[in-house]
Amino acid sequence: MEYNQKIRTFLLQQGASEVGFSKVGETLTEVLLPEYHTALPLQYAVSIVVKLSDVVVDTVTDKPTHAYFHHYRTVNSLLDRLALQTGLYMEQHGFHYFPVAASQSINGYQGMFPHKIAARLSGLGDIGKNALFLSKQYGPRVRLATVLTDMPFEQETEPGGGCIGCGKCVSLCPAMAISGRAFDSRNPMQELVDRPACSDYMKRHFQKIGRGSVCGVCIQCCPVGNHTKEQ
Ligand code: B12
Repeated sequence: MEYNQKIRTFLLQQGASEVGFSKVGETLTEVLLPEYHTALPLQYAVSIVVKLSDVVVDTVTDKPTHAYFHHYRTVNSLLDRLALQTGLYMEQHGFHYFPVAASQSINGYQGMFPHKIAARLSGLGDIGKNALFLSKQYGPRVRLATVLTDMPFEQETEPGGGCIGCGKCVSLCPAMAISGRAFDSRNPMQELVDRPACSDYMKRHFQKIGRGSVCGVCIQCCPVGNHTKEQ
């Protein structure tokens, strides 16, 4: 618990909204792209969550906005900095770390390691029909980073929270890429979201807004964690 508390306090002070810890195990670190697989068993993960601005997210309608694209990039750079600072702290204490980039596609539709897996295992939330991680507190209105490490952490809570099954993401996705199936960690995520359809649509329609790499409709329309609607 000692390390959980130290890392959480540090990250919350530096601007993280939520921090989660999980024992991902060696099996899961194999999800890391092989060329990045280190010889070290990095069995633990720190999930760093930064909440998006509700005002900015709500500028998204059936398409993204320049404000959302800029916010996306700013939050990514904060996440990358927090992951690096966390890792440097780990090294100072004799441990190893691997910071997973907030947003970097390497093999087409794949990053080095999927943040959503570690965030879900940490108990901070679950994966919705929109294939996004839904934080118990903020729903999908968050971005994520992960630090894989051999610094030992204790798992704090079981997965929980999640999708209410309203189907808004299914009907409003402009790319019609969301199938409406519920998440099951035994099945490929491709069953939930058609990645090429989502990516191609963004590239074709939103080139001038977010260089074809953002959309945000499935975040904006999700009622989970949308506290602006409650007021
Ligand atoms: C490539 C990528 C894309 C691709 C593919 C999307 C996808 N669903 O994978 C495209 C371009 C289509 C895309 C679109 C979007 N993306 Co994107 N994207 C990524 C990126 C860089 C890599 C994702 C990846 O590696 N996928 C590959 C597969 C293998 O991973 P996976 O989907 O998690 O599926 C595996 C797990 O579910 C696993 N699994 C689950 N549980 C368990 C348990 C065990 C034990 C094991 C072994 C495995 C396992 O099984 C699956 C198969 O291996 C991540 C950042 C990151 N590194 O995570 C951001 C990320 C997923 N994207 C994000 C966002 C917000 C978006 C968009 C909304 C665009 C935007 N920013 O406006 C859309 C949403 C599309 C959607 N509804 O899913 C956020 C999601 C935040 C959240 N709240 O969940 C992320 C996490 C970036 C971030 N730093 O926050 N994205």
